[in-house]
Amino acid sequence: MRQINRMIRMFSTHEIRPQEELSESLWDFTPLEGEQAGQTRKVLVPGCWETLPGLRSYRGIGRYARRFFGGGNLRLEFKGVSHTAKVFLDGEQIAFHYNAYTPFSAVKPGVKEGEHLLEVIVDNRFTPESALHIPNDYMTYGGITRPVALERVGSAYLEWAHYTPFFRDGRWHCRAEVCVKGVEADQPADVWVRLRGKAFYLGAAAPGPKEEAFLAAELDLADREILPWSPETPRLYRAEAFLMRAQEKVDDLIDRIGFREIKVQGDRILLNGEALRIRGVCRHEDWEASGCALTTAQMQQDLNLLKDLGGNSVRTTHYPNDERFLDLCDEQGILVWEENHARGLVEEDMRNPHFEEQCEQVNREMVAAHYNHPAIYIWGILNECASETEYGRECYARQLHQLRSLDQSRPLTFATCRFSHDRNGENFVLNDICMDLPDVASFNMYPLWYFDCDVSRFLEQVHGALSQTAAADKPFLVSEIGAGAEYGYHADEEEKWSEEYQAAALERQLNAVLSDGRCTGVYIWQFADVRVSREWFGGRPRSHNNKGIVDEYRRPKLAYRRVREIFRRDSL
Ligand code: ADA
Repeated sequence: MRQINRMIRMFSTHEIRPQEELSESLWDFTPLEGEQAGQTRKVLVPGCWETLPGLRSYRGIGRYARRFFGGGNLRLEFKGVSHTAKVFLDGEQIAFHYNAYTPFSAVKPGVKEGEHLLEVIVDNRFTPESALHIPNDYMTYGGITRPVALERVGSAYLEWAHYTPFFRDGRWHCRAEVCVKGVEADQPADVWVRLRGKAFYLGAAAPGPKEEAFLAAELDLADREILPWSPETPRLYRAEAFLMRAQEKVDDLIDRIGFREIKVQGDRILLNGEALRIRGVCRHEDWEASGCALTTAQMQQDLNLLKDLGGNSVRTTHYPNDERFLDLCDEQGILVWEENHARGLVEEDMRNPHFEEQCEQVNREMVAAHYNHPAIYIWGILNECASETEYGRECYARQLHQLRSLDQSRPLTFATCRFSHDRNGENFVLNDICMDLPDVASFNMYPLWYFDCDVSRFLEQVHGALSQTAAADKPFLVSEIGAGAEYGYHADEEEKWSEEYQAAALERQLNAVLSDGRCTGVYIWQFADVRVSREWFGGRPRSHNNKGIVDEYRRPKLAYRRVREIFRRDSL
């Protein structure tokens, strides 16, 4: 097995464990339904089948297959399959996974050396079993949409290693927690972590087959040279966990960490003691030419545009993102609000018998995979779901509790739109009954788009209502604000859908929000135009959500320039 993994992350995660990328290569793809059922062709993985001729609107099942050479205890890691995957090795099913936006793996011990057939049956249909992928204001694409890796592991391997830096007594410390997974019964393996040139022994682990062993330690780095991570100086350090047997390294897991602490103090979010000021965009993983399977070049192009705008943050609406994107954010000091996968679910949707278990899984997989990214400063859940109902409240409380138990180092939030008001924005009533639950109060609002109202007056009413709740003194974020425009449609500033109207609306919206002293910052809805699922709502022109400040090809609209002036001024 070759040691090639440069397309999976932005750095190598193993030097000891043999790893080979199975993506960035051609696979056989066969739609199993519709007009092209049974027709096999070569496709590049990762990719979305909607980009293939004749399949732009294919919602169904597809089979992906390729052969590879290898043997031993094989571990396959899929960074994302949209949205349901059944994985078969030489005809035997070895994994099932639901949800496009989190990674999963499968281990098959004792595979004989030689050529093997890997098949993935992918399903992107909206069925009753799918509580989170439903017809929506974004597209659920089909395919193996993120990288795939093949690894060879021993009798036990490192499943994850989490690092929590903290500042105490004038210097940086770090807590490490490691999960070792068993494959075959064996003698214990010694678990080590190396950081800043020092090796720390965490203990011995001997998990049985399919069992997990957890080891943790506070690492006394005794190191005053460490530079903290910040948006201005995004310094990353290599952290390496490894297993030893008979004085020999038998497995490793390499990651990068940043020394920074996030705390909520009064109505501010502090990064290493400094109050954050968010100038952000909400971004879907979506480009016209590639669907949700973005290349690193496309990811970086988006970040280049964000930096050009004077922005400093991305909200990963409405799901966990590709790890390469998070790596790029770590390296460039872009703050990330990462959220679990859910958008606009009403109580009935949340009562789907699969909802809780599917959310629980996304939360768990999201934190397990993304815990170490210093760029992620906050976790979000359940965008615009039923936080106005008692049942919804139970779900919010349960999920926030789950996230708190998985990660105590970041604040939590959710973006609400559960309020009502008159057409002119007056008589604002907050219907949300969950404001006591998050650490940060976040509001999605559309004055000057879905209704006409002075933005400052609207904010005043929001604050008035919030002051009556347990969130009165919490940090406040505008998690969405914006207006629609069709690229290239020019008209009077008064005319909705024109680039002129969008630019003028965003100018007024951003000026009002950024001059509101109570506000920690703003996320524009949205960065780029995106496809919406055809089954969702016919009221989106071109079947796209057109509130992007660039279009789906990244061509800037007039609003781009206006936002750039405002964000740049604000960043001075
Ligand atoms: C919501 C939602 C977004 C998008 C937006 C809009 O607030 O969170 O996903 O649908 O509205 O364009 O109306």
